[in-house]
Amino acid sequence: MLNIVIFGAPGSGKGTQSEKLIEKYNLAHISTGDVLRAEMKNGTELGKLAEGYISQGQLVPDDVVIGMLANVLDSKNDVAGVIFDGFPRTIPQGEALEAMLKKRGQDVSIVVSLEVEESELIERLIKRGQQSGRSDDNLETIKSRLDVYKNQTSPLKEHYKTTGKLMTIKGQGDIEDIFGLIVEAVDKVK
Ligand code: B4P
Repeated sequence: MLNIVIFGAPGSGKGTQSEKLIEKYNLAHISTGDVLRAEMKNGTELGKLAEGYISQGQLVPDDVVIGMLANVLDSKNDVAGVIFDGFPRTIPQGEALEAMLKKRGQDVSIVVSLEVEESELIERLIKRGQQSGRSDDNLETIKSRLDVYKNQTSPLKEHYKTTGKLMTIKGQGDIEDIFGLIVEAVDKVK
C-alpha cells in the first residue's frame, strides 16, 4: 500500500499535486478540506460546525476531523493506496493517522512537503478567492491560516524528519516540474 501524505501551507499546491498523483498511481484521495466543504454545502451538523472555524481561518477541532477521517478511510477498500491531502495538520492528528494505519497493518510511506514563500502563497490564495469565491480565501483569513500553519502544523515536519519519511520539495515554479520531483521521490519508496 502506498500511503502518501501531502503536506504544506495553505495554497502550497496540495490539492493541485494530489490530482496528478491520483491519476498516476491510481490512489484513493482523501482531502479533509474537500470533505469539510462538502459537509458545509450540504448544511449538515458537521458542516455548520466546520464553517465557523474555516471562515475564521482556524482548524476544525482534532476530535471532529479525526473521527471524520476514520469514517472516510473505512470507506476506501480495495485501493492501491491513499493520498492524504491536508491531513494530518496537528501532532495529535499525525498520531491518530499512524494508529489508524497500524490497525490496518500499514504505515505512512512518504510525507511530501511543498515549500512555497509566504508572499507567493498570499498571491495564489487571493487569486483563487477571486475565481472560486471560497470564503476563506480573503487577506484577513489567509493571514490567520498562515499563522495556524506555522504554530500548529509545521511542527509535524520535525516529527516526520526524525522518522526519515519527510521529502521536502520546492513548490514554486512550473506545476509539471514540481510533479516530476514528487514522482521521483515517490518512486523510490514504492
Ligand atoms: P484545504 O482544503 O486543505 O486547503 P488549502 O490548504 O488552502 O489549499 P491547497 O494547498 O490544497 O492549495 P491548492 O492546491 O488548491 O483546507 C481548507 C481549510 O479546511 C483549512 O484552513 C481548515 O480550516 C480546514 N481543514 C482542512 N483539513 C483540516 C484538518 N486536517 N484539521 C483541521 N482543519 C482542517 O493551490 C492553491 C492555488 O494555487 C490554486 O488556485 C492553484 O491553482 C494555485 N497553484 C498551485 N500550484 C501552483 C504553482 N506551482 N504555481 C502557481 N500557482 C499554483
